[in-house]
Amino acid sequence: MVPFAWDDPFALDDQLSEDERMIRDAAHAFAQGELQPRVQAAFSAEKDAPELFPLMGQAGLLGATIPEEFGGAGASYVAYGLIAREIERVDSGYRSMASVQSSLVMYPIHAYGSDEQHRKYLPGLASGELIGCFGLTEPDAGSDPGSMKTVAKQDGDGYVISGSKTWISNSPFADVFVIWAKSEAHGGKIRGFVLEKGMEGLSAPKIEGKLSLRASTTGMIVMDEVRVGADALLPNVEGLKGPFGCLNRARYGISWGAMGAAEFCMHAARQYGLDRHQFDVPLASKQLYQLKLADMLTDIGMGLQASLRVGRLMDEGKFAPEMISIVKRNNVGKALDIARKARDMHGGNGISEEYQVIRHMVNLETVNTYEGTHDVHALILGRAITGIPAF
Ligand code: TGC
Ligand code: FAD
Repeated sequence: MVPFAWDDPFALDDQLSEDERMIRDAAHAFAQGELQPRVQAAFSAEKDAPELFPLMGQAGLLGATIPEEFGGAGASYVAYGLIAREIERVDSGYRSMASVQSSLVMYPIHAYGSDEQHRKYLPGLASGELIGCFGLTEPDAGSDPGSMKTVAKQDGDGYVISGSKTWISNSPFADVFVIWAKSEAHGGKIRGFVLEKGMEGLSAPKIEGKLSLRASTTGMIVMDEVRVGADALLPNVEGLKGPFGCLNRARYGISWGAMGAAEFCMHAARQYGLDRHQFDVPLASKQLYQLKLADMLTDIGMGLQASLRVGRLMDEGKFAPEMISIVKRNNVGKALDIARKARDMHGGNGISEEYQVIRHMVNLETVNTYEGTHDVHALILGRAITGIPAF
């Protein structure tokens, strides 16, 4: 028998390699040293923070799974998940900035791009000198991206792209835009294109007034006949499996990240219950309080174990997207429940920015919605269970 560790119930630490522990510790030090001191002011002011990308790049947190020859760390998917957990322990918005860059911009350029695109974009994205965004969602195509209206028309050797994307993380300050459009030259199939800031007809206005994920900048992408050369096309993928291949990676990272936010909330509620006295005793001495902590610990322990399993299978090339739907849906849903409970357990203080649990709570509302809503992932699983698509 071994002593039980309430903050690591299934000894996750023992299941990591030495390299993974080092990456986790570096991400933790960065998140606590650089991100935590900024987050309250940034969230409060809904402040753009492009300056964080080079800092994340220097800390080795961008493109962890991309090979070292392109500036990545050549690390495991488990290491990538551990980075997301440490960043989201501070704020889901900061994790969003990093996971878009790594999974939704660097991954498609690496997996679907030409040698020239690899050389042109990956090192700058890994160092954070370039900032990327991923345009799939449109005003009339959210859960159903197959109904997108953005179109690429043939123009000599190149293309003219028109359409608009909305709710796009990082877009207002992005240098590199990975865009998905129906290409007339490819029989109307969905193809990926890499656009660059400053192209004529391309703009990215900010969406102001979010009450969730305020430390992350979100915007639109408006494309009014943007002319690009043939070299803007991502040559090696066509159809929805292109964007979904990227989403598999990002959704998996989110499953770890949400557990980081949940751990923050649980640890805060535990400490608050030990410190705060009512009826002459600590709140933590009450059965109702302990029941909530026990439920939180159970959900976090099981969620992390499941993400670790999916990560190991990804590293072995043996995963199915439905596994990712299970952990994205479960872990984000549980994290949202945990954040709401932790908010309640802090009483009136729970609504104050100082205690931070309400910031995690409102952030997790976004995380529950993006990258496939909670219900869309239920339908993906329902289709796998019954064979009947119910979208
Ligand atoms: P469906 O018929 O199911 O599939 C079309 C084609 O795609 C393939 N495919 C996948 N390939 C790889 N991985 C997956 N997970 C895949 N899922 C599907 C499929 O095999 C097929 O290929 P082919 O070769 O036969 O053409 O497509 P559908 O139109 O019926 O889709 C249904 C549904 C609901 C599953 C899908 O549309 C969906 O997942 N909707 C949710 C949309 C979504 O997740 N959007 C995310 C936007 S990006 C974002 O939110 C970033 S936030 C980031 C941040 O800030 O952190
Ligand atoms: P809808 O699809 O209209 O869904 C509305 C409601 O209907 C949801 O509850 C949903 O579950 C439900 N619903 C939908 N279809 C069905 C169905 N068939 N059956 C039952 N219920 C259904 N997108 C990008 O491309 N890139 C980004 O970087 C990005 N970043 C984002 C950042 C933020 C802060 C936010 C909020 C969103 C971001 N998104 C991004 C968009 C995100 O992926 C979409 O919001 C999400 O996919 C849901 O689409 P929607 O908002 O159009 O909702």
